[in-house]
Amino acid sequence: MNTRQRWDIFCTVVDNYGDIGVCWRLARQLAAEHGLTVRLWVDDLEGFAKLAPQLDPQQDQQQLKHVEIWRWRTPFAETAPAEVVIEAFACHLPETYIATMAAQATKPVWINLEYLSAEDWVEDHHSLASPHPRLPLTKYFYFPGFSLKTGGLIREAGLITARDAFQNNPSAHTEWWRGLGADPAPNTLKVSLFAYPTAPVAPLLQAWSRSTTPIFCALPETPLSAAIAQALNADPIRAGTRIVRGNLTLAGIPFLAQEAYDRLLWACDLNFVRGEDSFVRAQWAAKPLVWQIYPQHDAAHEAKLEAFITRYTPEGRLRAGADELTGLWRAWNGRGDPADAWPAFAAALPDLTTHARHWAVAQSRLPDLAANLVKFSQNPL
Ligand code: TRH
Repeated sequence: MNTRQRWDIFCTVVDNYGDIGVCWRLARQLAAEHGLTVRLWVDDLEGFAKLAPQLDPQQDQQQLKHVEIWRWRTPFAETAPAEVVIEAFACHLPETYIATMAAQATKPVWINLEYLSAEDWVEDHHSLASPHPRLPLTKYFYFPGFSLKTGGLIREAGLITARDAFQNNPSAHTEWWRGLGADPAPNTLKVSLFAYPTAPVAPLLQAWSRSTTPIFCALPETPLSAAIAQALNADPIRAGTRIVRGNLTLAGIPFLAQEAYDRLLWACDLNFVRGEDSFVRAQWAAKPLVWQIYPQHDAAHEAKLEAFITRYTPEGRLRAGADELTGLWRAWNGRGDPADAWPAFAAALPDLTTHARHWAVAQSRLPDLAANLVKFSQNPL
């Protein structure tokens, strides 16, 4: 009998959407493309439902997109462990579950999925084993990344084809914007804006209002909306709100379901993204991006930011635009003034657009994270 291999993915929502954003994509892909039986254990279904509106946060257990979604309760109810167990972002598996793993005749493959970083040390630490101090179990540290020596990035099988079909179809664009209740005028620079509320929005918005090219900014509803309303001295911004300041039109749109958010990134000429998952999806959109990195207390994020800039703008491959990108990215992350950096960045957009496509093509030639994980789980040593 050919039984489907079982995988358990454990995820805590923390304070943002990135952890569940990554786990939800991975779970769907493992089930859809690798024929696995996937249980996704999540501690906060309300937060999860923002990205997946079909989810019913009241249910302790449900099936969505071929994934079994379970509420992760404390204390954790006893359950037979899966053959492969993903502990996402060191979220700490329940002790009782670990004990059951240790009691299995064939021990599950236990993988800690780490955060994404372009830093060089990641390649040396990727897939390292850590034996449990007391139990006959080994945990492996698995790093996503941008090179063959890492676990790669999440990339679904049909992603690039679907993106190209959308981006090459002007009427799909028009329809998409209409569906959102937005109608960017032709020849405007279409920008999506997703950032932490700490982002230096006021100077950027000023620069946009003075822009020679008209700018249409789509703003999904998040806590950033309040910071923007304050910076523009405007009423609260909601889906449907429209604000015009000089050459800037700002359109409030709803917080979108994850697949719809991908489309927003495909439809825009430039995407401001943050954290991990939107950052990767903006790369797959093959459009220029501005990244606000998730801030860490020990300022570890600064090295991470620089490491990605270095990897993304290698000398020789991005002849024009590297300095302009670096200037705005640093300013957007607290080192400099985005208003000063914007005009040069805007002028470099044609070069950055070409580069974004080259980057996406190069990355899409690497094996994807789900495929790498499946391969690794078959032979971790
Ligand atoms: O929400 P984030 O800031 O997540 C962060 C980071 O992942 C960080 O590394 C982690 O430590 C911290 O959470 C706890 O940003 P990120 O990673 O881009 O995740 C946002 C998710 O929300 C992503 O899956 C895209 C999704 N999204 C939508 O589905 N609809 C939307 O309208 C928007 C704006 C986002």
